[in-house]
Amino acid sequence: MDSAWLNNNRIREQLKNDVFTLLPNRIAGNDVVKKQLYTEIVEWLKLPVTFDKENASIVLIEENNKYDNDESFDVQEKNGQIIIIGNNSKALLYGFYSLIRMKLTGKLKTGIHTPSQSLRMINHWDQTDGSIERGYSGASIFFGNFNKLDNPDKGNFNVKLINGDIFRHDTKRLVYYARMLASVGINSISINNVNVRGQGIELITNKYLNGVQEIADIFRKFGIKLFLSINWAAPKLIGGLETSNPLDDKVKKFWRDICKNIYSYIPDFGGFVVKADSEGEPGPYQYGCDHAQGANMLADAIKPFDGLIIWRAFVYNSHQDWRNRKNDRAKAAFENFASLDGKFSSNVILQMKFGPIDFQTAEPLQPLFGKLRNTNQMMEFEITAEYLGHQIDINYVLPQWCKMINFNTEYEDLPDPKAGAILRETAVDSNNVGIAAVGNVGMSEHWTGNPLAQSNLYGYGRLCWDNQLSAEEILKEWIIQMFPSIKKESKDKIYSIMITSNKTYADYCAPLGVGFMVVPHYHYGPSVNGYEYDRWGTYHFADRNGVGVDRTIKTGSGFVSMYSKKLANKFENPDTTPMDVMLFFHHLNYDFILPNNKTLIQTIYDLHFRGYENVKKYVKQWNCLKNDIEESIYDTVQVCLNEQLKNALEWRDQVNTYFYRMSGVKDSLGRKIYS
Ligand code: GCW
Repeated sequence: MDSAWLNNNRIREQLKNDVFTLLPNRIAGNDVVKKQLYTEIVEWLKLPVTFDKENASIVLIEENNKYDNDESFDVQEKNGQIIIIGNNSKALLYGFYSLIRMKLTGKLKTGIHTPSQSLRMINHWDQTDGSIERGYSGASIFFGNFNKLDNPDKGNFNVKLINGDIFRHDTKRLVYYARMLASVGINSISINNVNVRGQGIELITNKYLNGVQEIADIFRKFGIKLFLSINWAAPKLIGGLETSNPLDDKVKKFWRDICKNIYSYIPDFGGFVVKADSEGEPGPYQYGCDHAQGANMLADAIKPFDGLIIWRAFVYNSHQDWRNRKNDRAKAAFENFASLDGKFSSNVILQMKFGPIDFQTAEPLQPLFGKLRNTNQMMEFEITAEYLGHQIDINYVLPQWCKMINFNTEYEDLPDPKAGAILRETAVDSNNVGIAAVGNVGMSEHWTGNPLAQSNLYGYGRLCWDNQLSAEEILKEWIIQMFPSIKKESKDKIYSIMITSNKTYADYCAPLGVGFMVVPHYHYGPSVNGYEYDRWGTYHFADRNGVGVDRTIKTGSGFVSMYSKKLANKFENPDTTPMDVMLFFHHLNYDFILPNNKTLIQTIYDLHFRGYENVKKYVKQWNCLKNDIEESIYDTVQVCLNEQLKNALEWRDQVNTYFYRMSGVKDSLGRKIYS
């Protein structure tokens, strides 16, 4: 076990001739980040530090207030020395890890490096019994103090915690993890699931704050702030109150007291993440209050301590009626939040999933981005791959995320109408915006179920820091750092598998952005009609003539009208709708000619045959790497790939057969479709 792409032996080998110096030399008493920076050099990398600047090859200089952004670092090369300057030790820590990356990739990028987004966050959906909601990489690294024989890391949670202690206390692993996160610029984490139940509700109380503090103390050293998810009904559930009404004075006092107490343990506590009125969770609607009233009450309680309220916009009616086609889940966030623009306190952030529904393989951008003009916002991704292959199937997701961050909202009055820039442009306080994602690590041997899924964590951090990076660049960086000593052909093979993997996965899943068609609740593998008559608003409406969700203004749910005029015009018409979200916006007949000049039905068949063929190629390519890659990584990926092949086959055949039976149209290339 090490810090994944940051293997200290590999790095030491690269930097073995380097000597560091840190200026000024002294460490102010409470500067734990600077202490950690020393530790990283001297203990982790075992490299020399000198007090004599002339003898150093790498000079890290703290110069307070030199740069506008406290996290920026400036890389210069002078007389054979590399000099990194930043306002404080956190900036230097970022500079230090970047230098490692630059050394390993052989590309020194001089100049000032400034993050594109202020908040770069991981949300853990870890639970106090040690399990992880939508976790595919073993048990939680934070929670679950188990007997060694119980082996919850393999998914058995029917075990008793030792002495009722909910914390795992695996400090070594947490240090490894914090290092990985800091190395790609992550500066915030929330450690518990947004569905806050059982003991999770009490994490904010004396009962568990010592344990939370222990974790916060580790992450602080790496410049990472800790947040907790809370249960909106905590005043009732654990506070002995009869209500959780945000307008009630006792409720307000409850939250003020809670905040005061948390800050006595964790003086730089980040704040709360809140899922309210969503999928059965309690919220302010119960009391006739809107979400601004709810969020602002918490914001007032935490304001004296400079804390934040991260309020999720994933609010929808999860009791929908499939009979009513006007009732469109995609419209939910907009309907709940568009009218609240300008009403949230400056320390509230609205966290919105990148798309209007739910982390599907292809979705358009959530239309609130660009519509809101006076609200702090964060965009949310899901690294854990709930709908993207459960870390079994290879799925390097960066192409999708880059697309979302660069999604052009086509608002003509915005200086830069791309989603990533909008976060900054439309904020009330531009320090309080950014990107969050559901994390993907656990106790499994390689941190993630499929070792290649580490690339998504790495890439997520890199993209949050620099929104202009491409998925291709990021992947190349990751491969060099993960597999520095393998042959060039092997690196190229891994690259060619991974860079196409996101598209391949989308090819064999639900077609052209229609979404779902997954095994209900579990969300791996196909079940074409699994969610068709369910209550979750997840329908494809296939019949003998066609398939897709009509979200147009003219004949559909009207969701399209929620975008800027220009974008709405584009999505209103199938001829100008991008192929990957075609069936997200339109219900089309099987003989409809798509922009690729093929019929819809033929396109569905082609995509599914292609998806499976690609996975077959991946299996072959991976086999060639046998003697070049560390055995346990090679073997784990191979096991995953065999599973993926079965999965892709099942998707291919179920989807193709379903549409063949519906339409009666044969494949024009005569390939086998089961009847
Ligand atoms: O996609 C859904 C997941 C839930 C999750 C929810 C959310 C934590 O299936 O498991 O709950 O999203 O984002 O809140």
